[in-house]
Amino acid sequence: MTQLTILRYPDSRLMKPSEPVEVFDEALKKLVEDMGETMYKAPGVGLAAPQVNVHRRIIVVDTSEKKDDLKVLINPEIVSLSEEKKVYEEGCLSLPHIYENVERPAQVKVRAQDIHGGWFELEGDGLLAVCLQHEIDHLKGTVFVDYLSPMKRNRIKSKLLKEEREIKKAAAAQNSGKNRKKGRR
Ligand code: GNR
Ligand code: NI
Repeated sequence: MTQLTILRYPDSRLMKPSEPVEVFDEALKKLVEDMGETMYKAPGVGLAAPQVNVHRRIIVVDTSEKKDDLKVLINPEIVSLSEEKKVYEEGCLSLPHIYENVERPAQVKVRAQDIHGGWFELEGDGLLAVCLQHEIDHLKGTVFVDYLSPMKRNRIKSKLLKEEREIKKAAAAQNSGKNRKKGRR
């Protein structure tokens, strides 16, 4: 069991498209388990492999109330989208504390492979439909703020970059404190 590090927007690795999974082996199983653990711990209702710097078409989602229904989708493809649209306030583990309204098709049908390589179909509405589209977007290198106006997106980008500088500064200060205590300076 390993907690994976989630990349933060605007890291360019989030914008890189993912490649199909071709080998269904033990390493894939381990990665999917770690992704599930990372998603539940965050906590989030979905996670795409590129968010943990693995550029393969793999997503995990669990929109259940009890958090006991992990869905693993390998090489997912959208089969159909409804005409009907819905607005949902989206968030993303790669954009902490940012929430914005996004309009998407209300229902979605997806085709994907399971951990053994077998194909299945999944239909969803509500949060599941939002989540499936949001995760499949990550595989293309798209994040939900790409649907916002350039002005809104730039404001969000600046805010996250500023936060990141502060996180790094705090970490550096803590490290120098530790080093001082250990008499390493
Ligand atoms: O945890 C998440 N919540 C969420 C809420 C509304 C719309 C989409 C999402 S997905 C997000 C987890 C995440 O970033 N997945 O890529
Ligand atoms: Ni996301």
